[in-house]
Amino acid sequence: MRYRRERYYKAQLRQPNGKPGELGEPVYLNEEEQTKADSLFSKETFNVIVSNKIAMDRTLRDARPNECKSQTYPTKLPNASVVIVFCNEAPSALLRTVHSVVNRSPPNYLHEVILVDDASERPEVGPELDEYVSRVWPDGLVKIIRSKERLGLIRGKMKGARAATGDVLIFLDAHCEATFMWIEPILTRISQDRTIVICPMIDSISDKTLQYFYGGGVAVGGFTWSLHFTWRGVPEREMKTRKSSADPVRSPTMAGGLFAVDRSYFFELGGYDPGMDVWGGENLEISFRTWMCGGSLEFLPCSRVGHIFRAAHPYSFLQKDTHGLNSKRLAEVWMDDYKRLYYIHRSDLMDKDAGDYSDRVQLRKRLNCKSFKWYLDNVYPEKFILDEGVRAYGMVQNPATGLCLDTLGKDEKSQFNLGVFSCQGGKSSSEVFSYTKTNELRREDLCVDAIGRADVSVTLTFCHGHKGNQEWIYDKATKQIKHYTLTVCLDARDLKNSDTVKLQQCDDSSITQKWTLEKELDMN
Ligand code: UD2
Ligand code: MN
Repeated sequence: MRYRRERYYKAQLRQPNGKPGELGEPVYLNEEEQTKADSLFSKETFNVIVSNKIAMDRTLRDARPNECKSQTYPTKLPNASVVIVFCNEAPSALLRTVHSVVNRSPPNYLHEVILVDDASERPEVGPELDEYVSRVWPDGLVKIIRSKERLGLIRGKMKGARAATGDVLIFLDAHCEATFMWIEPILTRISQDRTIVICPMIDSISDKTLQYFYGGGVAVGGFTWSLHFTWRGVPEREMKTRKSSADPVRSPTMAGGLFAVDRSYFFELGGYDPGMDVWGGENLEISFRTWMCGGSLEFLPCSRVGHIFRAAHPYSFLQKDTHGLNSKRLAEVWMDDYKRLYYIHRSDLMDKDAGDYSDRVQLRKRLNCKSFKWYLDNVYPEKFILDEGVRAYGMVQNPATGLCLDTLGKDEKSQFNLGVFSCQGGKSSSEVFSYTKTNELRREDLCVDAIGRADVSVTLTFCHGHKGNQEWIYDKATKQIKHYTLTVCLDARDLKNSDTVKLQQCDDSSITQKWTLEKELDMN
């Protein structure tokens, strides 16, 4: 322990040394190196050459908002087992994660770090990793568990959790960097109430330069009815209950990778669903379950951990739509009637076998969990329910061309042009829209929006709820969709698959301006 304590204090004192990437600065490569990095990008899914240049124990700035800097924490806190699963991760990113955890956690709070190797196929994380770990952490603080068989990240995390013996479990992805004072707020909050599942705020580290982006604010988690995680601003009702921006924020969901939970509470709550494969869905499952079964979920603005967000994955999905099937399991077990909304997006999965989940149904009974409606009403009251209180929902179809309004699979985190695509007969999630009683054409939190003149693009933009450029009038007689303030109409004239939908002068004889709404509920 003395040895660890010395390391910890040395790490706190380490000054930036002018080498690449210190203090979280971006690293730029020369042409030759960059060409190599580009050629490795598809395998590694981030810039591994940059990562290899940066010290394993690089310095970072204090990433906390100012309000956090005056916070004090008890001197006696529970200790933590940090669990990191990995499959084919670049060793430099994996080890930087471990170094950041060891160097930035007071030794008496860090019980152990458990690395779970999920059947990685690359030799550098084999015996070489064992050798590195036993050389750098000879006291056994960092342990490696290997699975020969591919577990997927969900069963992988379970394997690590079962091996852990600390008071608190903290899960991290294998490409993170923990920052100054990251662990104290987590352990403090859990020591106050063991039923709170805690997430540090996740800061972004660039996948190209490994720059650490400081100053990321506070957000909370949401989800879409296709059961993907989304980030949202902190709702007003939550803002009102907080005195300082250092206070915890309750969140309906978590992103999944970085969270802490009292170890015995994690197992009482049912761990993870072992029937979930590879990647996806477990984050919403544990979020819904925690809230519905008596716990809660909080994000801590004062605990900051960086994560490399990557556009792809360095491992195979074993030719399965694991996100789809895992989400089907969670919808069937936790969402009651609201599972219909998942199947509106994924009708292809209705008859697909997602395995036996009767144990999870039993778990829900045993824990006496509340309904999904309770969760929506109490935890996520602003959630838009795409088929409730709306005029119509489903495909928005132009029969003359066979084209439908379509998101074209764009990332729904920000504004993008609204497209058209041949109608998929309810088989494509990207064609599901709702027409609301306040005259919005909606896609969950995004609204069809048009500003200015007839020739401008029609976009999907965050709904503002103030009508204006987001108000559309469906004319039942002519079947036109009119922009209320601009008095122009949605038009499919001359469009082909993947084009952006147009606005044209309204002409009620034009067949490319006639749209049908798939499921009309109440058009008055
Ligand atoms: C996010 C989460 C991730 C998980 C996932 C949904 C964050 C920052 N990350 O995806 O933790 O909740 O959503 O399932 O919130 N891995 C394995 N075996 C596998 C697949 C992955 O060990 O079969 C490891 C992988 O090496 C990594 C971790 O699991 O360390 C998470 O995988 P990711 O980084 O590809 O997931 P991410 O960040 O896209
Ligand atoms: Mn990740």
